[in-house]
Amino acid sequence: MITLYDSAFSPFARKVRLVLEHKGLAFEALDGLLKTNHAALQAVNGRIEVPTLVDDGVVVVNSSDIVAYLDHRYPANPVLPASPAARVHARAWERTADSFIDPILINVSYWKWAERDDAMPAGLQEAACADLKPVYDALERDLAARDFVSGDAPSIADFALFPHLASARAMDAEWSADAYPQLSAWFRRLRALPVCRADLQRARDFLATVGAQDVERRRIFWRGDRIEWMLARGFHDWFFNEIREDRVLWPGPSIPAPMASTGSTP
Ligand SMILES: N[C@@H](CCC(=O)N[C@@H](CS)C(=O)NCC(=O)O)C(=O)O
Repeated sequence: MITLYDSAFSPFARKVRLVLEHKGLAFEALDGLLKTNHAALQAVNGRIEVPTLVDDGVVVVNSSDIVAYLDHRYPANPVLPASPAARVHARAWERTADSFIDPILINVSYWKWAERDDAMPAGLQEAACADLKPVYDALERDLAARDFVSGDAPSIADFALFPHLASARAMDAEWSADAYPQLSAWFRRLRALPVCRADLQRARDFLATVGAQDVERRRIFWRGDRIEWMLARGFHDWFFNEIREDRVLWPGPSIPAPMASTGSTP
């Protein structure tokens, strides 16, 4: 049995769930970011981060490791392309989604859903839009050549990018349909896939009720790439003040689980 510690709000968890559903795998999902589920999540992932996947005793943390595990363990409907060049390209886009697009869009999202009484620091929104432009340019370039980002079928590149780009409009950082026709057509193509439609519906349902959910909204969980982007764009004073004001949650220690005795044969 596969258990996914999930959150309809986390782009990383959404990526993994898209892959599970694309592969047609049965799984149970548990919202790991509900405060009532923190202890269960912590027992399998000391960082207390979603996504975390447990498959017949095998614990896998970190979304790109989970995706690689799933493609190896359940090879039907692969998301990592077979051709070496396409696989490198897809993994590169997954990394860009995880480590560059995520920090930009998540860092501007705090003024939309978190409990805050300050205004967004001056210049943050402009920095976000400026940094997304080369991303949109590169996607427009790649999508001029093919229907999906790294080939003729959806791959991990598409599933990693989709949850982020689906939130760009709500973050006032969307691409213009006139300037980016290929990107817009790709987005429509993805949005038409049943797995992506279901993902959007879950995200919408969650956001509609976020105020009533048992999730932390005052203290913000900060880690590597999101801090890097904030500091690199000059918002260190704002960030250090967040630490001083005790509005920061840090990840817990990241120690691997013992090797499972099950799950050794595919
Ligand atoms: N590198 C990790 C990042 C996962 C991550 O940042 N998860 C966030 C949600 S998007 C989280 O679990 N935060 C804990 C919290 O908000 O309490 C991955 O790829 O899985």
